Amino acid sequence: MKYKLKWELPHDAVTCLGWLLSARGVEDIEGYVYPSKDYELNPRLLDNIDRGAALLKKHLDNDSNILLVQDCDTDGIMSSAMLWLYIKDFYPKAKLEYVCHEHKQHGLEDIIDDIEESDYDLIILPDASSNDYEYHERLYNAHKDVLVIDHHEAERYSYYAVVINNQLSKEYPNKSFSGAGVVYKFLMVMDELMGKPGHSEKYMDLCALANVADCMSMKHPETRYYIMEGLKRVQNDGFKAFINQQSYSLFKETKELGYIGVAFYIAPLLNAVVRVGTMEEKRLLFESFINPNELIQSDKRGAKPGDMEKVAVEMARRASNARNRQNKTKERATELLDMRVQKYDLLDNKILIIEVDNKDNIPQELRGLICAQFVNRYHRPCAIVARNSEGFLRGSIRGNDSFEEVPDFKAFLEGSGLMDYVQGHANAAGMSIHESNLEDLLAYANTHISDEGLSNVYYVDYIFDEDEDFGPLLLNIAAQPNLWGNDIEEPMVVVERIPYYREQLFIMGENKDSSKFSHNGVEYVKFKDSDYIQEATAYERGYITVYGSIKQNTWAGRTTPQILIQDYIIEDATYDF
Ligand SMILES: [Mn+2]
Repeated sequence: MKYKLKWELPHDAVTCLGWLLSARGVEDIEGYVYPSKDYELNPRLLDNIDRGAALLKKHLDNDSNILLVQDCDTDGIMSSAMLWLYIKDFYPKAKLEYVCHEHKQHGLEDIIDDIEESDYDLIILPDASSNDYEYHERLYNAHKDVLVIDHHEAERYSYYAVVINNQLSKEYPNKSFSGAGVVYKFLMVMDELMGKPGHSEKYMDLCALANVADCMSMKHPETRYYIMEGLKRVQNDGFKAFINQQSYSLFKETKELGYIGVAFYIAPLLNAVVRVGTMEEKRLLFESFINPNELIQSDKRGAKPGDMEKVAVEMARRASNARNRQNKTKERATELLDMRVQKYDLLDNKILIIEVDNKDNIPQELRGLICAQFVNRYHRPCAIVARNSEGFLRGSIRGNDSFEEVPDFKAFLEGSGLMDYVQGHANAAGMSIHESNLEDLLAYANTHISDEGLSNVYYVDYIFDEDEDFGPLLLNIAAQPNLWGNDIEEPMVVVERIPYYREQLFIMGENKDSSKFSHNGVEYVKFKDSDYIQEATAYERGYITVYGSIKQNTWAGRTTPQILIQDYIIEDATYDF
């Protein structure tokens, strides 16, 4: 186990949270810790927002035919649901329809021909389409208005659509804001046109869900405010049905619905439907949020024809099944590819490149997830690629920023000069390479990464001496579990060479595979790891260096700081004490 300090922070219990947050790039600490309405930005900082709102209002007043194109991920579903519900609040008879994509596609590409010939007067594209320049022009020529409400980066504004986009809006400082977030701002302006200030707040719950599911950073206090506040006031019955479906996992340790709960237990269900759901299930997923209480035939085991269930309840259950289905497909695919890794000795290389073809029947949507599994299993960067007719190998890459010599797999590949392209994030991206360059790339990796270079280095916030009094600091961190989320990582610590006796180790749990010991008022806990217990009890006395996260335990009115051990080194000290 190797570890390094990420930064030098003072070991001070009073100021530690401020230091930890500012080290993570939070500029407005006050606004982060105490999210409030004061951090809501003026929606008019978004370009074109008045034009967009006026355009929608005009079409609603004219009783136009309006089409909502629902983007195929959770953010897209929430963005469309918010607009749909809002419009129906004021215009229950609006001629509003929606369309979902067949596959994981975005924008207009797959549906442009149908829409061009349709009789819709207004096409609304939430969470997509900012850069569909030529399709916008085609629709303009077909006398249709196009309204884009989006958060994806684009080169410029379209000439043939009204585009509201926080990335393109120079005056709008919140760039880590999902499509549903921009829709929320749009609805705030609609409130004024409808003469109903504050009406849009009804939809803050869906805005929160979307921002969590879309992995938006909470660095900007506006995003954080909508997430924290929106999850406090869930009103949508579809959202409630998903919370109910997952209530056991959600409320095992806490009474409140928070960021982590949504990220771990709700978003994955929605994402599973998006990835492996049938077309019908995708449609019903959207219905769950816009018509949650509509009754449909239940397909629960043992249900008879005529047994009806509310669509949201039915769909929350099916989403949980979709998640299981997705996990099974993932397991089968991992097994299949693992055989390929062994057969072709792919582990002889420092980076793992696995080729798949159509016969393997591995859904495109799961390849990134499977790739991430291989990174963990074989402890090296991985790519899963398919060969196209022009001889390019294209697919997903995944890495791990704790690999000492390859903390950024994307940059590593780009540095080889052999790639056709690599697009995305440092350790989660898409790539393309011509087959004629593959051997050279492997050779490049094998020479540029040493045998040691793939060993894990844990980058931590604090390294403590065992005899330092860091308990109060741990307690202050543990008291604020809701400060951490995507991009604002949970603090991690190392405590060096804690002396212990074998007898100190307290074994717990049904299977006697969890354990804890105390030292200087801090509890060191390890769950479900019998290897650890075996190693830790191998010597009568030992030193243990632990790497872990911070929790607290309240028992009989006393709160004790805990370190949840994630990795460790044990040394024999039998003859040392
Ligand atoms: Mn999005």
